[in-house]
Amino acid sequence: MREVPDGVLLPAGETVTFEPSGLHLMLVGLNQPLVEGEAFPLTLQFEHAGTIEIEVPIAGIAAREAPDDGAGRNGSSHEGH
Ligand SMILES: [Cu+2]
Repeated sequence: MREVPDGVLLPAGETVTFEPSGLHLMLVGLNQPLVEGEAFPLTLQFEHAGTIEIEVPIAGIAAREAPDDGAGRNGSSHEGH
C-alpha cells in the first residue's frame, strides 16, 4: 500500500471507487476497537466542497458491501439487481 498524502483526485463527472486492493481509507490510531454491526462517524474533507460527516457501518473483514440496516439509506447495496 502507498499513502496518498495529498489526497485523492476526484475528476468532475467521474466515479472514484474505494475498495480493498484499490484505493481505500485506512484508519490508524483508533482509540477503541471497531465492533461489527456498530457504526462510527467519519469526516471527509474536500478541497473545494468543505467537509461532510458520514456514518460508517462496521462490517466483517471479508464484507464487500456495507451491511444493510434495513433503513434504506444504503443505496449502493442493491445495484445490479
Ligand atoms: Cu491500507
